[in-house]
Amino acid sequence: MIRWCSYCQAFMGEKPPFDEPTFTHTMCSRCDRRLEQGEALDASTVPLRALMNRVLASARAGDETACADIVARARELGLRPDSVLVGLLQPALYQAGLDWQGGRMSVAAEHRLTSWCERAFNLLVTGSHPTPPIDLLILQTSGNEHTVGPRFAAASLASQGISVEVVVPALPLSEIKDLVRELRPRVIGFSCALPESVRVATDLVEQLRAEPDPVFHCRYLLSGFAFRMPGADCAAMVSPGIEIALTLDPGMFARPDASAA
Ligand code: B12
Ligand SMILES: [Zn+2]
Repeated sequence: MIRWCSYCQAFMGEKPPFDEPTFTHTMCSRCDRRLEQGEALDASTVPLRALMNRVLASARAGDETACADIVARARELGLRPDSVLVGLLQPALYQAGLDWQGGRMSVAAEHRLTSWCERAFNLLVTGSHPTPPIDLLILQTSGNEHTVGPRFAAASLASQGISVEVVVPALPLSEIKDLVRELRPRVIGFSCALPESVRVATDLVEQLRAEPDPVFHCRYLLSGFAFRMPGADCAAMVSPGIEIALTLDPGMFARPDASAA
């Protein structure tokens, strides 16, 4: 469930149930103060609501010609990339999953919507490669073709100051090892869209942790839709010492030296 401020329409993160593509409206502290001071806020919500509706309608129709204009409008309205990605595109994708599962959306229509979201993503986010050592390296597990989630996660965390590199699709183990030696991540995160991905990721972590080089003795974390699926209980498949992240909290990746400074 996605939390938006009902007044300024700022994206305020997610709350359980995480698999539901619904919106809940609350109030951010800034609007709370503005309201206490008697400011009329309703008018400020109109353009953002219109944009939200446009994103959902255009993505459903797969009208990629509208992407550039929509992204420009989001920038004009001061929306951060993570608000658009996690607050608008992610619920559209989750809804597509439910519609496909319920037989209300064809595979072709789902592909169109995904492609629309990828186009919007590429316009919204400029890929950057941080210098090592990095905070987080996000990797994909083999057998999992869901590349959008890890890319969204990386872009969202990067826009909140985390130095993150994402590599999709899956890499062979020897290349993962080379990449870890090169980037020296503090945390290695595997994106798991399907329950099977959790087993694959857990096996990979075991192999990486067994390496003698201290660069592999970092934190390991699993995340992705597999952990959000009702009833799948994927957390039970994870070995001790491997972390699980349900939401994109940048606090999880805060540098130990940052608080000391
Ligand atoms: C698009 C899509 C596809 C596309 C993927 C295209 C692509 N390039 O990514 C394609 C067509 C390939 C596909 C295939 C399949 N799919 Co699919 N797919 C989806 C769909 C509709 C959207 C996925 C998506 O992009 N979501 C939006 C992203 C942003 O959300 P997210 O992945 O959860 O990521 C967020 C967080 O989880 C987190 N996160 C993710 N990774 C990481 C990593 C780290 C380190 C961190 C910190 C955070 C993090 O941050 C992200 C941003 O908030 C989902 C529905 C859904 N609910 O997601 C189904 C869904 C995941 N697919 C499903 C299925 C069943 C399949 C297929 C098996 C279908 C089939 N029979 O062919 C195949 C499997 C292919 C494979 N081997 O992987 C099911 C899985 C259910 C299950 N029980 O396993 C879902 C849930 C649909 C449904 N409701 O049934 N799929
Ligand atoms: Zn607000």
